[in-house]
Amino acid sequence: MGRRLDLYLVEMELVHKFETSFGATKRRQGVIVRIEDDSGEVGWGEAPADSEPLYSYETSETAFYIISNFLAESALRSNNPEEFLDRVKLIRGHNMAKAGVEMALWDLKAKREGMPLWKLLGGVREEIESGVSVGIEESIEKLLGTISSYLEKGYRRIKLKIKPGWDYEVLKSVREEYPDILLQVDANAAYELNDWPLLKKLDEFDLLMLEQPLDYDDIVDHSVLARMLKTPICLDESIKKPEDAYRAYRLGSCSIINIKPARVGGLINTRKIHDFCASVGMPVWIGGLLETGVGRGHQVAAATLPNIRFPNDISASDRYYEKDIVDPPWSLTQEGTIRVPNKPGIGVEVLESEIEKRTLKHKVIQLS
Ligand code: OSB
Ligand code: MG
Repeated sequence: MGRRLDLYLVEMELVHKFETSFGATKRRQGVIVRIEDDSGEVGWGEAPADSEPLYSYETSETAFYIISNFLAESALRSNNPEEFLDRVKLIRGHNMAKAGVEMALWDLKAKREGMPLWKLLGGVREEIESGVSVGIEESIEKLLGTISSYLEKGYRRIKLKIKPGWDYEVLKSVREEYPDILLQVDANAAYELNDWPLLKKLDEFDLLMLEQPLDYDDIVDHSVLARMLKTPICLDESIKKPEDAYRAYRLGSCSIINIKPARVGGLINTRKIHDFCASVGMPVWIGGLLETGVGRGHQVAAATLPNIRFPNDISASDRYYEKDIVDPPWSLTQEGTIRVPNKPGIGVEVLESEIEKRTLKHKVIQLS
């Protein structure tokens, strides 16, 4: 049983501006969740909702509000993540808020049992493959420079953000320079089905996948598009819960899913979607939302599951932040992998003093 829940609304400065089809950010917000139990054991989670409702309707402020008012008490009354999820099952949506709390309970449970989180989840590998997500830049020349520096660091695949006007010509130049790299693209819902001739032309670039080309909750038009393209469609935004994965599979809307533990409400749902996809032969991988080292610990654990078949959007701490809030920071091996820690829980120490420096708002919740 929990004794105290702390919420920190933090703002972290990114090393580079990150631009997608829905806008550019240099500072990222999120909510860090700390849960302490009666014995003084502590678990950490993260709701990586940004300051504006652009990727999804959630924001750092809504996550803070929903956790404070509707989730914290249930968390403090729950002995494990499963019990928590059952207690809050009537609350609609707000998956990132739920995930932040659920993950803290997972970390706590793993620490109580003296187990690394990845083992508790049923992971099967001690090293995970890392790719890197590269934002839209001012020019193709700048983009080529950025790609080259990430490849030098060892990242195993490059994901490029695209939008109308930053697509075909950009990819043509990148493919000319790098004919053999693992390359994929992510449109963050920037196109319509009517744009299919342009999307069809991307088939010539031998892309690993095309991520979320159409509307953020669509699975119908994606099922039409998927039949027109050779490039596999991967869904991100459209898959918010296990039922969505089932529906997208039945409709043929995608052949790959990017599972973001935060987007689907935490690690229980991550595993459900993972297991369903494994049962129907659909590969998955773990995506991200520019998490701090805390959320990254949960992503790393999720990426050890058996049906993770592509490199993940789980990059080293220094790709995102000059100074991360965990020790050691997440780092890349020369082979472009991240070693999975074998300490209990997420396996890294959380630096409370670094969190405090970045905190805009702090709240403590205890049972009365
Ligand atoms: O669509 O995958 C996305 C970042 C913010 C919002 C949406 C997305 C992303 C990324 C970065 O692509 C993934 C990461 O490295 O965390
Ligand atoms: Mg995406």
